[in-house]
Amino acid sequence: MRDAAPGKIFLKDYKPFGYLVDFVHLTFDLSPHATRVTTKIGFRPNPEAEDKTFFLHGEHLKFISATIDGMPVTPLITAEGLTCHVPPHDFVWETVVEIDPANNTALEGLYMSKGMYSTQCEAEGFRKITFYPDRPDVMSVFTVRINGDLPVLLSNGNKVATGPGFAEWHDPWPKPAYLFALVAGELINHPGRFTTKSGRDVELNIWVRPGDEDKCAFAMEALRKSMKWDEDVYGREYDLDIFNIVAVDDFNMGAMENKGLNIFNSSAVLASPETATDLNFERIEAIIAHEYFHNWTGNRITCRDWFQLCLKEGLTVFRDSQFTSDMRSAPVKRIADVIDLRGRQFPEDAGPLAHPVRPESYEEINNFYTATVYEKGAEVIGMLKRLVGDDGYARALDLYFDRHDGQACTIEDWLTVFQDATGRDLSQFKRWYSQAGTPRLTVEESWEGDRYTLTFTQETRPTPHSPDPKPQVIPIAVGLLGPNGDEIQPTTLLEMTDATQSFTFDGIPSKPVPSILRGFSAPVALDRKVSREERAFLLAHDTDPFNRWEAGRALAREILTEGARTGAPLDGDFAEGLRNVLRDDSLDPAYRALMLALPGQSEIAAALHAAGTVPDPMAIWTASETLKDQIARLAEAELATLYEEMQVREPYAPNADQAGRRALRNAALAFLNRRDGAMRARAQYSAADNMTMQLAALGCLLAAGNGVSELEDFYDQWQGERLVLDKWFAIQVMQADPWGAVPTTARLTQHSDFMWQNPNRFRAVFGSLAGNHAGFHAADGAGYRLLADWLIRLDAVNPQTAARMCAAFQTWRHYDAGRQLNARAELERIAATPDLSRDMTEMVGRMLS
Ligand code: B3K
Ligand code: ZN
Repeated sequence: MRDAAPGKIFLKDYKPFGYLVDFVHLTFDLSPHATRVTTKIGFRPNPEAEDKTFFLHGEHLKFISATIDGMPVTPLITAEGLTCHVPPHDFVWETVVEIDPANNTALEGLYMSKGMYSTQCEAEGFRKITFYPDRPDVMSVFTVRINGDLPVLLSNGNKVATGPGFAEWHDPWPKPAYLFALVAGELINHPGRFTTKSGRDVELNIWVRPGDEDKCAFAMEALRKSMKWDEDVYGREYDLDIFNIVAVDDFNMGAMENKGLNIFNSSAVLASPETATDLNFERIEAIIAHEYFHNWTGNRITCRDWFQLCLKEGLTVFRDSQFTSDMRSAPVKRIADVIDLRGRQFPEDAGPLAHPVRPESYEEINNFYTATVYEKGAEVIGMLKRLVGDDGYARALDLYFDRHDGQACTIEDWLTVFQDATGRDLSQFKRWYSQAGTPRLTVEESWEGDRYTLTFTQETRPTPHSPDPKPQVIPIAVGLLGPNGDEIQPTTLLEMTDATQSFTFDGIPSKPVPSILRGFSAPVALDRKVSREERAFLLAHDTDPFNRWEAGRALAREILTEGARTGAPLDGDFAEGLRNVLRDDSLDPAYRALMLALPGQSEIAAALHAAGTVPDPMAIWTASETLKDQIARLAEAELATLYEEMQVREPYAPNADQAGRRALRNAALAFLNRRDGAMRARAQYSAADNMTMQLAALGCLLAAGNGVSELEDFYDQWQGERLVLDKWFAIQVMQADPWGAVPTTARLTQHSDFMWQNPNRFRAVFGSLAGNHAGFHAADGAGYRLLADWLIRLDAVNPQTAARMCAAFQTWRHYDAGRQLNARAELERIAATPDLSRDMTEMVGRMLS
């Protein structure tokens, strides 16, 4: 199945649709290969629209019939949709089409997964279900009747009728088609309830396949917490009598916020202590919250067009980060978010896939569900909140919900609300939405008399999207420390607006040590020459938890880049600083675990590239191994003590406190494993009664080249649990050394459990290969070749997931000529594949351009 190709779409070309939709009635007669969809739509000319062309999107639909006010009509049908002559007044349009859910492997539209029907319509999947103006600014009230021989038949809104072989649903809230959902199957529900603050009693259900019902309790609790949090913090209440969540095994992403019927990748719902790690639990809590929060930021207020995607995604990511910070540890969440931003978004901004938070053109919108739109989009909102203050933010959000409820909005609407609520001019701030690239911030300092001055310069690399970037508004949180480590200037927010700008602090008696960009107050790359001593000083004394961590991180990054560049032996500064942190029991274990996490090899490669050096993946790997050995040696005593102290003796609970202790214990284990002949890892593996400890021990064993029998044992124990089997696949590739990564991946693709059409399984294997830096970037190109082989294969059945994984190539130009040649050859081979999808064509084209 290939997609229709309308070419490039531009933000500037936006025009409202010529018709308003008063109602939509859908009837589904379910059948795996021939589901009949009867659609009845009330159209009315849109007085706001000049262009009255009647065009309905529709792809891969078997047309059966169409009528207007009951009279048969013959529309003109193309691969993209249909046009038809229609009356100049309101009319009722009816069509009948047939679709083939069982053969829908792209997992977009209505598809079957293991005997169950499920939908995914965002962004443009509804047009694969029926002919419709499939654009987010067309909102309507939907009534859905499902006829089918399955026990559970679900759609959006409230259930209005049901009987043998049918169910009828009505959603009173007008919505765009991308929020439509239908599920049908043999499902079991895990029920719950929630009473909203105004007293609405809401029925909650998590629907899963039989056998999974014991893995829903955590997600249900997360849902109830999210509902309460949104009432308490944003004053947002749920607005239907029922809220359904369904877990699906074959799903292209994490989850989808369909109105009243969220559909989840089963990996984002199902969890038990034995089968899920602490990180899985935390991710589930965050995704449940994210999708629930979309009910207001996304559903009640939606996007005018897909260029405005960050309006709902950036805001909802920001909201789910706030939620996690409140439920768990705020500094730990902040650090984790920044690690993620630097790991996924900075590379995007630094390479051929760079685009503004609000893109201005696209060929395939699914390619723009990116770290830039989501995570940088959330950072932009964080900056806005910092600039207008908590009260200003709260007033702006109240106004946003009041003014725009029920509308399809733009970034302009969003910023106007902030201007109106706070009186602040945001015209310069708006550049964060239109300019691509990560601003690089350099700093000069001077201290004379008792005046201390910081001078910042910002620079953003030109990209095709933003060839002439202008200065942006950068909120820089700064604190100053005195020579004995006391804070002499508490955190203050500097607002940088010029290309170069100075800020002075008076009454500073001695030369201070500045702590700059506290809390990571803006998504910029801070480029400041800092001595090792000063970093060590901040690592010991900074009162800002983010910057204290950052000092250690920067130190490790410098040591590793230096080691990779020169091959010289590493000095022990970092290990020394770490020992003090590890001994400091006043620090949260989760925080100390993050201190022990070294920058990843791709982060070092990016740092080298930014500094003008061509990264050598093998040298980076060697430096990283050397540093780990050194830490293990120099801090062995502290690590061994922590390993004992952090043992959790209470029954397993996936809360932040226990998870933090386990994280620190496992971080210590990874180092100790280099010294104790895998003695502890082996013991931990056999004693483990939860997946967090079992998997960490297995990882250590594999990293040390041991663990053959444990790997077999793990498979035997978990072969019936598909989500655990994903871990079994992933960990082998992740823990392989640079020589083993490609052969291991190749061997695993031959395994009888390698169900490559399942996105989770494909990602487990190839996402891990892409993440094994030295393995993927093997000098002979074997990593590139293997990934390209499989992307070509996957693209023919599931373009969305293939295109997403293809971003693994985005840094290809950073490497040496030999690697570039190999990578280019693979990208060109993909590009030359007959019938390549629109998704892949666009991605590969951008990477080659
Ligand atoms: N809105 C969906 C993502 C849809 C992706 C379409 N390719 C999930 C989310 O962000 O909550
Ligand atoms: Zn979202």
